[in-house]
Amino acid sequence: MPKREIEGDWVLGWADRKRATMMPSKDEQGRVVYARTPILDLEGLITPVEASYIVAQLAMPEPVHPDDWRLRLHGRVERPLDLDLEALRRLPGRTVRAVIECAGNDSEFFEYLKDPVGRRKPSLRVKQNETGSAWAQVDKSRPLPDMKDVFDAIPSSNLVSGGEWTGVPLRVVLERAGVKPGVAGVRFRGWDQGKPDPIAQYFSVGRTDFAVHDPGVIHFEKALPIAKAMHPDTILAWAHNGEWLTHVHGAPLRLIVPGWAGNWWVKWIEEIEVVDRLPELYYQTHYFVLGDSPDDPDKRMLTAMGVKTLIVSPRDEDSPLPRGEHAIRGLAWSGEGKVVRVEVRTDGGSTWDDAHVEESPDRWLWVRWSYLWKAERPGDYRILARAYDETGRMQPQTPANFQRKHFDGIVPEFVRIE
Ligand SMILES: Nc1nc2c(c(=O)[nH]1)N[C@H]1C(S)=C(S)[C@@H](COP(=O)(O)O)O[C@H]1N2
Ligand SMILES: [Mo]
Repeated sequence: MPKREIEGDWVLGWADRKRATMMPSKDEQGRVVYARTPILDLEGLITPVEASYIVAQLAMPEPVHPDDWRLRLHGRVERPLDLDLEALRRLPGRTVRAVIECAGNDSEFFEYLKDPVGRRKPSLRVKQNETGSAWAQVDKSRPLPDMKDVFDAIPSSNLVSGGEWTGVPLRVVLERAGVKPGVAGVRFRGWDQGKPDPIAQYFSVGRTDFAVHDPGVIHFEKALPIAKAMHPDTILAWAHNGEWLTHVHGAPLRLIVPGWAGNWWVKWIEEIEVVDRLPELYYQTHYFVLGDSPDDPDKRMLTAMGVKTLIVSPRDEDSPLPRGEHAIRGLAWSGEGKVVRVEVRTDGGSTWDDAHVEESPDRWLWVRWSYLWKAERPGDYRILARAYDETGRMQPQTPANFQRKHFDGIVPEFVRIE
């Protein structure tokens, strides 16, 4: 493997390695609205807060001081609640380590896999001078920017991070309120507001020749089905990686929905309502849906993620490599629990070998895996990896879908051995 540079500050007398940093995109007011995790520069399982990806669908809201914040819980409950952060922190808590992945992460790879040899591969290398990487930066005063610029400008990879989230199970709070029988779910409202940008839909679908539903100015809202809401690992979190949650990630309180895509993890929560039936919500009924086309009358909400692995090393751009032993390394995760097995194929034939999967107590976090590859003969190799989860699901699980969500395909790495 190529030697990574050692540079930067001297820490305790030792040359510190390069820190993993992001180049966040900002809106006209200078607020950070988008950032991608430098996944190839990280070791271990927990992504530092400063390197955790950021997505805001509507306008980035003003921060609210925790002292000025309250949570209102109402709807189909015996006792509506009005809680401050201290009241939440007095309840029996829970810490969950979990991967958060944007539903649109790696969407361009759907097209790439149709012709991996002929097409340009989307890169997972986050560049230091990355600009223009979000539609938030596109001039909104124009009715519709040149979509070619948009399609070219927005990489949708690297929208995945691993984190440790501390809070209280949603279930504990719901039980205090006393949920009435027969409810369908729980609606969450963030205090961020705005008009959903149709460009997000156009970009997701990859074309502009269809009508996008216009709900007007709305809050970011989701309605979580009751079974997932009652899962003990679904928590209301105020801390991230051992520190208070930061504003861009939803402070003072956000929802953690392990296994389900990022859009379920509602940030900046101000209101929770227990509902009899799941309401029509833009980000549940019109966007983040599964279907064949924009006109599919049968669009369904997307829930658990598939099963996925990422080869972090070697990547295409590491070629050529010398003959000899190389560790093929990667990360694997699943929306339905623990990854129990990863297989690697290097021979171009049909043999899949077991990789070493690191033991982990955390079923919702990704696992590290590695495979010792004895590359004795010069030539061009195609390296594949696939994962299995504890429910027996094998990668890939998610078929091509018109909004290009939940990509979990097997992406080959092409490596030349000299
Ligand atoms: N209130 C609110 N919550 C939100 C969003 C939002 O725009 N508003 N974006 C969602 C989406 S699409 C994703 S992928 C995650 C991103 O969380 P992060 O910015 O902490 O990585 O937050 C989700 N929660
Ligand atoms: Mo997302």
